Amino acid sequence: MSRSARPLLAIAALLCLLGASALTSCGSDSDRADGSIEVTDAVVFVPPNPSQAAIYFTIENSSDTDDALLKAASPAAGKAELHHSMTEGGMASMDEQAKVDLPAGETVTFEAGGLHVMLTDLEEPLEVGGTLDLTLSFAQAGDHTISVKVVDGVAAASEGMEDMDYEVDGGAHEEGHADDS
Ligand SMILES: [Cu+2]
Repeated sequence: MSRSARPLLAIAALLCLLGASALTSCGSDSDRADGSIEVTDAVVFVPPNPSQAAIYFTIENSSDTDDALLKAASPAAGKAELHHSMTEGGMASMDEQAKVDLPAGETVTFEAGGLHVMLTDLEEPLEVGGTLDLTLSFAQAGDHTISVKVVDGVAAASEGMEDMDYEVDGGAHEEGHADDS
């Protein structure tokens, strides 16, 4: 154990404490146990395909040790995978990543068109305004469970979805028995 608190970390911790009463984004619980990894701005967009969704966030490794994100898991989904999207010649594809490197002192952003956590086999449809828990496992920092906000991103991009209220009646009228004899 060398110096326990480097000045920058101490300042960050102080700012976090000062802001903690007004803001809830400081990860003031066990997230700070080792003071090295912070995950912020976690969102999941309500997906067009209700059984899978992509989660985006920002990971800051403020330690002086390289770390790596090894896996993700959520009680909201059967599976959570680390993916990287890419577009080549107009073709979009996704590769599963065995891990995502988090170099010391760097910030890695998971965003649309790039890295994301892909949830599949969602237990139930996501609702805008809700949250889901996501546990991220790091090689050095261990497990961090974060709260992911469910936001509406797709509906804004694709208009003309209003006529999807087919669960009102389903068109399955059963009252027309054809036995009026
Ligand atoms: Cu994906």
